[in-house]
Amino acid sequence: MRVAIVGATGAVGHELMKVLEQSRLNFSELQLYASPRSAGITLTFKGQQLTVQATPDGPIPADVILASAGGSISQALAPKWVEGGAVVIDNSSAFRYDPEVPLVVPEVNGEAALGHKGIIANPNCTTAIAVVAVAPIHRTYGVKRMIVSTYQATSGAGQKGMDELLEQTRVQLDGGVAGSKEFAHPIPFNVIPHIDVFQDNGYTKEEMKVAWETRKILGDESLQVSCTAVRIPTLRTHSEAITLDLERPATPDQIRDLLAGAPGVEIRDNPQEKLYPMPLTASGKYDVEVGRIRQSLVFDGGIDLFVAGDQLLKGAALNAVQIAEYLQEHGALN
Ligand code: A2P
Ligand code: 11C
Repeated sequence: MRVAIVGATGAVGHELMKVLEQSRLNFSELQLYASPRSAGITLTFKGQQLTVQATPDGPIPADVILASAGGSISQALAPKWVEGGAVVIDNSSAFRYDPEVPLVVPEVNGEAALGHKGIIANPNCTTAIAVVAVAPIHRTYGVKRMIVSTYQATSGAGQKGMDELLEQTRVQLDGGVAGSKEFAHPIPFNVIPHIDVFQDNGYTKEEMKVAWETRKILGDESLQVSCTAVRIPTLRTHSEAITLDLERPATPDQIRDLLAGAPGVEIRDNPQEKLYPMPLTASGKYDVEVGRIRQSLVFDGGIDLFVAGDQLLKGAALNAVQIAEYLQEHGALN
């Protein structure tokens, strides 16, 4: 089984290599691709130096392609990779809303991956992190309405986003005026309620992705979702405050018990001990931290909670590798 990463030199590509090093995925070969700028550089995988190749404008000789080089590359090349016989697990938003393309978080709807026609979409990071906690609640108590406010790390804008946070923070600490290329405004010491482009309805595309993708992954088009997506000056974990209006009332203890047994969740919920989800503790972790579980003061029997999940891991690289593992374990890969 041959695996290829397209976008290997990027922030998600880097994490894909680390996750693959520890993965139970059984494969014999790893190929690395990026832009022509990176052709010839070497990256270390399991102690071996692998050479990055320029992404060809045609098929790639691999069985599974983990694509993380942006939407336009995936849009243009994924169909050619599929024609060449590969299964494509795509981290971009290019195919997520195509009814023919499954949108998969393995803990939630892994079986959807088995119906793929060549491309499987990896969700938006904010959505992936939220549904790990919300799906078990939806299955047991029925979520009618979901209100999300996000605190998103600069890693969502790739390596350049994280570099900009560090560089511009130094500029500002040195008495200069921080600038911005990757974000709508300077990010140091700021919060920016603007991720991706504004839509006609006043929401950003990032906010609408949370609504569209949560419904598709949970398989429930009646679910009402509203999101406010905000960029904050952290490096790599997205945090989210989530309010749930439920069909059947739940207590915080019931939700805690339910989520304690849910795959991909780590309960971190002891306010007296100052224990709650935070980027400081969630970064580098596979599980999504869930805490601050409490009764909603607005919706009868509803629940408020707070989650923090590593954007580069469950929000991207880890979820993609877990999809490949799921396919292999279900006999759906060569
Ligand atoms: P490169 O490093 O050669 O530019 P990030 O999301 O962290 O910015 O990473 C983006 C990834 O996508 C990088 O690996 C980058 O490679 C890759 N990439 C960017 N443009 C192209 C392209 N035209 N063809 C293939 N890969 C690309
Ligand atoms: C961010 N969530 O934090 C975005 C990045 O749909 O895959 C991922 C965008 C996407 O900026």
